[in-house]
Amino acid sequence: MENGNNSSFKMSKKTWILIVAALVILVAAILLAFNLGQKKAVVEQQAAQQTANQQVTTTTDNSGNKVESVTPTAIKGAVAQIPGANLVTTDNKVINANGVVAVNNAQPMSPEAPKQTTPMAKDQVAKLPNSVIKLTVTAAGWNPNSFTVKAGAPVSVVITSGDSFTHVFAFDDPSLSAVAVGVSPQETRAITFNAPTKAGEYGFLCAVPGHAGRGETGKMIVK
Ligand SMILES: [Cu+2]
Repeated sequence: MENGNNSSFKMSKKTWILIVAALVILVAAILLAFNLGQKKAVVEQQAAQQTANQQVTTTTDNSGNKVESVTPTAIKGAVAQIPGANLVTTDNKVINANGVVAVNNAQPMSPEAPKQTTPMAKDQVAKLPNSVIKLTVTAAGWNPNSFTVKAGAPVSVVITSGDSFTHVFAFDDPSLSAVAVGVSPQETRAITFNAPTKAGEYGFLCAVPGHAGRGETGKMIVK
C-alpha cells in the first residue's frame, strides 16, 4: 500500500514536472508573441505617423514625366513658394525635408542644404507669381544681372538656361555656398532660400568654367 502510494506519488511528480515545463514553454511563447505584436504595432504606428507628416506633390517636368516630391507637413502652415522647392514656415524660415531650417552654407546638395527643384515645365514657370525672381542665363550673361531682396526674407530664384549651354547659378560668398542651381540647355529650375541677414551686395555667377569670365556675373542686393 505504502509502496503503491510512493510509486503513484513519483509518477505524479514526473507528470507535474512535465506539466510545469509545458506551462513554462507556453507562457514563454505567449510573452514572445505579445512582444513581437507590440513591436509590430510600434513600427506600424511610426509608419502611419511618417505618412501623416509628409505631403506628396506631383509636378510635371519638361519631358512630360510626373515627378513626385515628398515634403514634410509637420510644421503647420509651411508652404512652398514654388512647387517642389523647400517649404517656408509662417515665420518666414526656409526648412529642409527634415523640417529644420535649411543651411545656406551646408554641403551643396546635402539634405541640410536648400534644394534645387526638378526641371519645371514652361507653363508652370509662366504661372509663378511676380514675387519670385526669374533669371535667364546665356553666353551673353544674366538677365537681369541684379536683383534686390529683403535681409533674412525667403527668396525664390528661378533659373533658365536661354541657350544651348549648361549653366550653374552660384554665389561668390561662402555663406551661400549651398545655394546653387544647375540647368541644362533651355531648362528651368528653382531654389528657395533665406536671404542673408546682413545687408550688402552678394555677387553671383555661372560656376561653369569660363562662363563667369565671359560675363555671366551679377549681384544680389540685400537691404
Ligand atoms: Cu554659364
